[in-house]
Amino acid sequence: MRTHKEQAGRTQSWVFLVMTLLVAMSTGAAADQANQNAGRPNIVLIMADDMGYEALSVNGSESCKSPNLDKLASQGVRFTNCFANPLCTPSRAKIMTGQYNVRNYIRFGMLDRGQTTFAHQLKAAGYKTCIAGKWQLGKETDSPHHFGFEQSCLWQHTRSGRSKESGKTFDRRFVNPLLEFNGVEKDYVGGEYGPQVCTDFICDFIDKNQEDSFLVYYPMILTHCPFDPTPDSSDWDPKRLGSTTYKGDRNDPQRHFRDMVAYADRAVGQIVAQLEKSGVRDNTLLIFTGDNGTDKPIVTAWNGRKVAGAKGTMTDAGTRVPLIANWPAGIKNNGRVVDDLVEFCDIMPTLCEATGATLPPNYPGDGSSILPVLLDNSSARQKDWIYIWYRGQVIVRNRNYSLLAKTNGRDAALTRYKGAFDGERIADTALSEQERTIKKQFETTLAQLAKARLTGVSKETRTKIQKPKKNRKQK
Ligand SMILES: [Ca+2]
Repeated sequence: MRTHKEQAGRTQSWVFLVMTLLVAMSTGAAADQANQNAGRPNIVLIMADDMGYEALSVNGSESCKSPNLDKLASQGVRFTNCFANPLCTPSRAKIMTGQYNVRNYIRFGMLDRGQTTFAHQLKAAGYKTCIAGKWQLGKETDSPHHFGFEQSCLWQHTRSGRSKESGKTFDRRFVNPLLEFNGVEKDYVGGEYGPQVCTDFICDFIDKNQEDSFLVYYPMILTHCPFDPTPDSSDWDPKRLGSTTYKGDRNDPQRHFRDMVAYADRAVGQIVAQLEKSGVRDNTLLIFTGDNGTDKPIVTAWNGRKVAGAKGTMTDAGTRVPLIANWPAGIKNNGRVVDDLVEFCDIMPTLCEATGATLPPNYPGDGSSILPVLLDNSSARQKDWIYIWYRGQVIVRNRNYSLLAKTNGRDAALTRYKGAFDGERIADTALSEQERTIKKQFETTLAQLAKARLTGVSKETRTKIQKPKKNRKQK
C-alpha cells in the first residue's frame, strides 16, 4: 500500500510534468507567433491627395522635388502605369474594398457601411491597424473603427473641418487644424500644421506597435487645395486660421503646390526614419500612391513639356498617379522601373497576399495582386486592362489604348497613347483593322461590367440608391 508521502510525491511529479508541458506549449506558441510576425511584413500605405504622377521628381517633374520618395523608388520598384479614379471618394472606395465602383460606389463622401476593407482583413489576421489623414467617408463617430481601423487621427471625420469666424468660412485642414482622434474632436490654435499632426500620430503608432505586425493607412491631407503655405514656406503664418477660399488665398498656387509636395515628401522621410528607429524598416512594405490627378490650376514642367492638372476628368492627367513600393526584406532586384498595369482595386489583394490575410468571402476578383511584380515575377500576374466607372462615364484601357464611353455604352471613342499624357483620340473612320478589334474587345468588357452595377451592396442599399428621386420630371 502506498503511503501518503509516496502518493503526495507522485502527485507532485505529475503536476510538475503537466506544468512543464504547459510552459513548453505556451513558449512554443509564443515562438510560433514571433516567427509568424517576423515573416510577415508590416504595411504602410500612403496615398497623397490630388497629387498626379507628374508631381514627383523621380517621375519626371522639373517643377517639384521629392528626394525621399525618389530614394524609396531607387531602392524599391517604381510603377509607370498606375491609375486611380478621377476623384477622392471613388478612389478611396476602390482602394479600400478592392472592387470597381460600378459594384459598390454609392455617393460622394460616403463608403457604404456594408463594405469590407483591407483593414478588416488585416485586423482579422492579427494586425494592429491605424489610419491618419483625410477621412470623408461617413460622419458616424465609429466610422473608421467600423471599417477596421483601431486607431484614427483624421480631418473631415465627424465634421466638415471648416469653421466660421466673423462671417467668413476658414478651411481648417492645414494651419491650426480641426481634427478628430478616434472620433473625439480636437481644435488646434497654437500654429500646428494638420499634416504634421497626422505624421506624428503615425510615427507614435509605429513606435508603440513595433513588436506586433501593423497596418498604417495614411490618406494624406496634402497636396489638396487650398494651395497655401506649409511651415517650410517663406510666407508661413502660424496665426492664420486657414484659407477662406477653396483653392487658396495667396496668389502663387504653383509655388505653394511645390512646397506642399516637398512637405508630403518630408512626411514620408519622417515615417521611414521612424521605421528605422523602431527597428522594423527591413520588413515593412511601404507603398506610396496618389488618389487622383493633380488639380487645376497647377501646371507642372515634366520631361520637357507642361502637364496641366486635370483632376475630375477621365484623362491621363486626371487618373495617372504615382506608385512606388519599397520593402528591403521582400522586394527582389531593387531599383526596377516597371510598366505593369495597376489600378486601385489591386491594392487589397496585394496587402492580403503579402501578409497572409484572406480576401473577403465573395470577393469578385476585380483586383490582381502586384506581389509577383515586387518579387520580379510579373509573368505570374494577370492584368491586361484597367477599368474606371465614374459619373456617368466608363473607361477601359491598356498600355496603348483606352475606350471612353457613357455608362450605357454610347459615344464610345478610342484613344491611342504614345506615352504618358500623350493620348490622341482617333475617329472611327481612321481606325486600323487591329484597332477596330481592340475597340470591339473593349466594348464587350464595358458591356459585361455594366451589368455589375450595385451587385456589391445589400439589396436594401440597392433599392435606396435606385429609387427614383421625387419631383424629377420623367422623360
Ligand atoms: Ca483627391
